[in-house]
Amino acid sequence: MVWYQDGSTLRRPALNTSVAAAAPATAEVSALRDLILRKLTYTLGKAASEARDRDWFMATALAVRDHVVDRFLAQMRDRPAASGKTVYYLSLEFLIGRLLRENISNLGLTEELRAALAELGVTLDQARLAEPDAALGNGGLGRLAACFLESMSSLGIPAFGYGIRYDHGLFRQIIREGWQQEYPEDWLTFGNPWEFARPEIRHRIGFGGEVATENGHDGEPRHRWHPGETVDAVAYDTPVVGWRGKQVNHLRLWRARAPDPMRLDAFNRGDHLGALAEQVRAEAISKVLYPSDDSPAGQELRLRQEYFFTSAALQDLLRRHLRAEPSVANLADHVAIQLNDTHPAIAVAELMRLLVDEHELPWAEAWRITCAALSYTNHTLLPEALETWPVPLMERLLPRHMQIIYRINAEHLDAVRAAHPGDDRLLASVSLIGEDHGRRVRMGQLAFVGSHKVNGVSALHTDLMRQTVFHDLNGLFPGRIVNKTNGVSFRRWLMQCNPGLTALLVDALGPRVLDAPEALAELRALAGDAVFQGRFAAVKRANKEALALRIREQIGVRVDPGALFDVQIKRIHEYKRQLLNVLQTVALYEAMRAQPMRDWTPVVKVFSGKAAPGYHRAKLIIKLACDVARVVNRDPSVRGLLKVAFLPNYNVSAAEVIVPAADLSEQISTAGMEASGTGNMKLALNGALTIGTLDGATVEMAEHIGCEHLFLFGLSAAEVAERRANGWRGETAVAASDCLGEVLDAIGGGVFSPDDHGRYRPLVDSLTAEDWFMVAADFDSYLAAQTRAALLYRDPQAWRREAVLNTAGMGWFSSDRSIAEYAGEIWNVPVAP
Ligand code: 26V
Repeated sequence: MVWYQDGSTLRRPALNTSVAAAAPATAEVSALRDLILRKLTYTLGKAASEARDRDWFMATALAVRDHVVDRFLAQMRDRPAASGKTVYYLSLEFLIGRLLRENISNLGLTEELRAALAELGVTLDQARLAEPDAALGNGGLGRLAACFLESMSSLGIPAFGYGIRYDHGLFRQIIREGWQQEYPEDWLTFGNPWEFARPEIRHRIGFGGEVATENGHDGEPRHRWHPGETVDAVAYDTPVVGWRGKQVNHLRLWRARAPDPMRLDAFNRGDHLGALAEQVRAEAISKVLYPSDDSPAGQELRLRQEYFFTSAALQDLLRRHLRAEPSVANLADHVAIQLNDTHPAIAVAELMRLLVDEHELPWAEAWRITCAALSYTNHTLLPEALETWPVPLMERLLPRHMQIIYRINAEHLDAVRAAHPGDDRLLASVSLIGEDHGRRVRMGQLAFVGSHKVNGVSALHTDLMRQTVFHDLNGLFPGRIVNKTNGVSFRRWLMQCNPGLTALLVDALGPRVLDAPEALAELRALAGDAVFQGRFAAVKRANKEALALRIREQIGVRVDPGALFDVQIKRIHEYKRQLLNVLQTVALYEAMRAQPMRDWTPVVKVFSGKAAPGYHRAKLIIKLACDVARVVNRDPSVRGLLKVAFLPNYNVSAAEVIVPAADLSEQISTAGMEASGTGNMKLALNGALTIGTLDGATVEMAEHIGCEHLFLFGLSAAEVAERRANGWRGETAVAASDCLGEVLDAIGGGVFSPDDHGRYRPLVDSLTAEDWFMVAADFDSYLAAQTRAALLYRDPQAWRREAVLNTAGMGWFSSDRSIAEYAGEIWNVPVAP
């Protein structure tokens, strides 16, 4: 065996390519084996004896891709049946992760492939783990888009996902001495075997320049945009395989290319860099995903990204429409365009431009089509996250769109004036142009008025949308706001990531459970059954052992798989309150140290998540978690009682290992601030108990599971709002608490940062002052909930019963249910029963 620097190995003699291998090979296994070998040899140009894991992955993926091509092409070729409607899901993010396991599982090829690879001397895991994790997204919003695409394929809904093919996805996180460092991510270095490059499918995208006005033949003025700069959007298509291979949809990602590869005259003059400048500027658009949970990202480039992929998507779908239909007049009968957040909200103006300027439709008809075709999903109410663009930037970059937005706004405000004369407050509130911080285009308002439906992502979030950010627009357009509670793909987040639990469920409930998640409810009858509980617990134990191994390999910390695995995995953000979890960890540590002989429940605290690179406070919270971990893990007085692990570089693949192994799921955001959450669903589905606030979709989880089966605590959204309005200060909570003061003194006084005593002062001070995120306010209540959890864990039967009941209550949270609701109430697309 030859070892390479990257840890992969070169296998020389272990090959067994003969058909007379140990296990009798079915025809399908042999065919797969031969196909993989052909791909390896003739596409990758590698001899089997030289192949590394990565080569086996590539060859396997290419072989699997062959299995879906026919259905993939059929989607392109054939008009959708029944309604004749196709869904277009526009999203700046698709957090797809690895695809091999998903594709073979959905095609029903897993065992055949395992056998085929075995005949080649390779394990499925070797090939699977060599696949890079495609991280073209930041977090929940991007992962939701990936689950939704898979569900649309699974439900047989013809759909395209449109986004950007970033050269570099979300940064790689390295933790150095507790501090997060960011490194570029490189998922494309060795090629992407799933995608088909389509150099012939390209659209021209304009920026800047001028707008000329001519008189049209009907006497109406006609506007023609002459961009000062153009960039080509080139298509790359990835097949999206549905469950049981039902439908194979397209994820079409756009790459930015300069129309001319370089300025040859400049190059020949010797100006080598100058010759390439335009190319670099154009291609920067698809270079890197913004870690956008951050403060306003690289403004202009971000706006260029948004317009680039939105325009490419709309041009593409119009072209497809016109291949089958005589005109654009019936566009809305054939397309439903979903805007994933405001990132593609410029679609409102771009579709109007295409219909009016390019296809010469009258304005009013174009507006009717635009509103009928578009719908918009809101994913956050945080004011700092609501997109607005400075008018001068828009005028410079997208002059024609700015004119169109002005006209939409003028007509919109005229209608408001007519209905509510003299109400200037209302006009200012619903205008598409905000005047608060200079004149800015409000993308949420634009998306709202240009859509026929606007949805929130959980019942609570949708209610808050109606009460706060979109209160006035909701009054003007009653019924436009609807709720579509998020869901997760049970294929990826149960069947693929937890084969042990899946096998148990099939055994207990029958194979029906694989297609009908509502069947999970039947588990309730088994929740008290000691034999079933034992099997459920054995699966969890095996998953915990796998996670324990990973923790040891990744950060060198040994943990006991018998301890309570208490897990918080998500982006690091103050509103998600990892800090609250760390404070409780310190409180527990102090208590254990004070009375080491008490009958403690052994706990392993697992944290994982990335902070936006410019979000200093979030990075400081990571540092604190790591500092606490260092002190706790070294302290012999809590050995066997408490361990803390911060696992670096959280991504989809990491989640697939952590989620099945969790006992306790931390969903502890400040009430009213987490729009939905989807990690909450993945963890509960896999039998973790939730400790959480009544926030986002956790509220609905409590309704479906039964609130007595979650550890709920803390202020409600209404109480948070009330405290903030009444000038709440955290010192009130400190004074009332038995231990919060001590915890804050320890952290603020440098117990965990002996090298820099003042490091955490700013964190602690914010908790005793305004305490915006209600960390101090909720601390005691959280501590009590943690104590309830720890006590319950000491009664294995009781805990297991609760765990089973949690899984049993989660059937409704399948993304198939979410998508069926979008199809019925927003897109008007039939779903096959
Ligand atoms: C963006 C920003 C940007 C500026 C700084 C603060 C900040 C905070 C949050 C965000 C996230 C915006 C959109 C988003 O990712 N929302 C997430 O969407 C998920 C899918 O619907 C949902 O489950 C999460 O609760 C929600 O945070």
